[in-house]
Amino acid sequence: SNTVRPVPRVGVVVFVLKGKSILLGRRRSSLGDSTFALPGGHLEFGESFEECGAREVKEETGLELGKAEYLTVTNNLFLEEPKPAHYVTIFLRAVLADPNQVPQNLEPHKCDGWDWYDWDKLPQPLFWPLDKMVRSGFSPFLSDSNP
Ligand code: 8DG
Ligand code: MG
Ligand code: MG
Repeated sequence: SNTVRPVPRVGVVVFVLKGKSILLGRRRSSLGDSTFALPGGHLEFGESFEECGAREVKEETGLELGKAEYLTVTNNLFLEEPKPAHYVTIFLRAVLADPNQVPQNLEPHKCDGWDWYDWDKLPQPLFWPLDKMVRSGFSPFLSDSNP
């Protein structure tokens, strides 16, 4: 029912790195519609962050990742949305298991398609949790995985 109190959820998203580029897709969703976002999704019961990231990337793009590494976490409130949302978003990074793989758009109702974008020439608009990180100077290339 619409009287159920909303709860925070955990999102796991992945910077898939290829040379100086990252993988982005334009969202088709009530949350961040038509903005460019990382592949990823909701943490399922019992999953590690790395398992979730690998599973979501595989489901959404068909890509097989090498070992994923934790980068950082952000707290994201979407209170302006028709349906308010609160995500704790875990950011991982990984490279492709086989660098010759090509991303497929396996969930076309949720994404316009995946492509590689040079880190220095990111498309606009970025999904705002990602935009906020980029503007703060965060880089998935420089980041230390093990603090
Ligand atoms: P699922 O049913 O496959 O589990 O979920 P999904 O449909 O793939 O979920 P999603 O919206 O792609 O990701 C879950 C949430 O993670 C999203 O609603 C908000 C949060 N999130 C961020 N930044 C990003 C991002 O760059 N990409 C994605 N995909 N989600 C992000 O805070
Ligand atoms: Mg998904
Ligand atoms: Mg997703």
